[in-house]
Amino acid sequence: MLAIHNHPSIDLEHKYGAHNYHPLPVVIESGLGVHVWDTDGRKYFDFLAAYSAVNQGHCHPKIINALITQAKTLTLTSRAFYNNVLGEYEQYITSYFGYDKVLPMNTGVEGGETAIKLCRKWGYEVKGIPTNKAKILFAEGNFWGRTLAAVSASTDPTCYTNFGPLMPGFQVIPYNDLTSLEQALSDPNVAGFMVEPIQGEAGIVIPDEGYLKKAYDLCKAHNVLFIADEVQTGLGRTGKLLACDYEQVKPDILILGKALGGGVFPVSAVLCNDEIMLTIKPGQHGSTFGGNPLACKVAMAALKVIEEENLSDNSFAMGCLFRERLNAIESPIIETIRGKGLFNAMVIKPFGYAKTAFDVCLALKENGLLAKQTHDHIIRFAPPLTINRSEIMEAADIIENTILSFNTEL
Ligand code: IF1
Repeated sequence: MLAIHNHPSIDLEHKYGAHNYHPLPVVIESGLGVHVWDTDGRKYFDFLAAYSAVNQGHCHPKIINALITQAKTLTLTSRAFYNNVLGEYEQYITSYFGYDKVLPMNTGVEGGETAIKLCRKWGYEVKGIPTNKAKILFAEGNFWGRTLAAVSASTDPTCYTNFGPLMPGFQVIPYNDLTSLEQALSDPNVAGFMVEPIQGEAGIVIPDEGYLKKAYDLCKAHNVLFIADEVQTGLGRTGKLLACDYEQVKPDILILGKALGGGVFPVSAVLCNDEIMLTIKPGQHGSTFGGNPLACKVAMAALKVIEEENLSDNSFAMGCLFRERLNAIESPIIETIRGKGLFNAMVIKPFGYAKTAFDVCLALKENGLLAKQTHDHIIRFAPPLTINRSEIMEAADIIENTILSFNTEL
């Protein structure tokens, strides 16, 4: 494919990099708070926040300082030896979320893999499921990463086509459907149900009020682990510290990632209590970088910022304001606005000459706001949770003016 580019960075990526993404044509050079700047010095609102990995804002000084200080002292020991930081971090994060223990990993998908291994181990060694018969339930539309296990649970052909053979023992049920869940739970070999409290990649899909709590209760009634993938919804994104907090659900296994690293370092974590965590014995799971001192210091700083700056409450308040503004836009392009906290989506109708959400994102970019579509017709709006009132109003103005600039005459 002849790629016509107008920027050396884009040309280099096209020539020397895998073509596993189709980015918006913008080349970012710096970032601070809710803004990023391109190589021409143009300023944008970042309304993707690296898919919720930059909840604390770009280059947060306290997180950067934690990174620099530790980077000058000790970065990596591996788990072959102890160090003076991991234990402090483990105590901090388990107390922060209220679990006995944490298993530290790096990426969100490693968190998902770890949760599934813990669940299967618990299934065999505690619940008594016959060896290799354990089943894990997932919801249609789930997305938890790109490993072969993750794509084995996927219902999106883009994610799994020609990556087979896929992982056995995974069963997919409809999201937000308690009847299907109860039916699936009747199988005594089910060990766990792994679910996003709000589905991100599917397009910010919010289940009915009460779904999470009833799903959790059904799992408990069938001695099945409720595993919450809060990699994207966690850490203040939806207006609570965890999306599960809206229904006072305490997952048996909690998976965190993305903003746990404050947008500066890959950090993920799996939290659960001893009955589950201690099924994994020395040498049965691990990772070269998992729990490294640099990640631990960054993660503690990232969590402290969320608490000290009340980012969950700010996410809730700014999210209400943002949806109020978007719902007031009068345009035939907009099908619906949905979201919780600063985890929002605009669903657009195909309009004019086959314009798509990508076209709207291109126009938003020209007007100073970066956002990314998921699927063809959904635009995700998810800025850093540090955004203030005047910034959210200015961003809403940009979105409103952009939407109203489209000629919707068919
Ligand atoms: C890509 C999507 C978002 C996640 C949830 C686990 C992971 C993710 C709920 C894995 C990762 C990222 C992956 C990135 C784009 C982005 C994404 F569009 F792909 F689906 F956010 F919605 N659980 N999501 O959303 O975490 O291993 O990436 O650290 O792969 O393109 P990871």
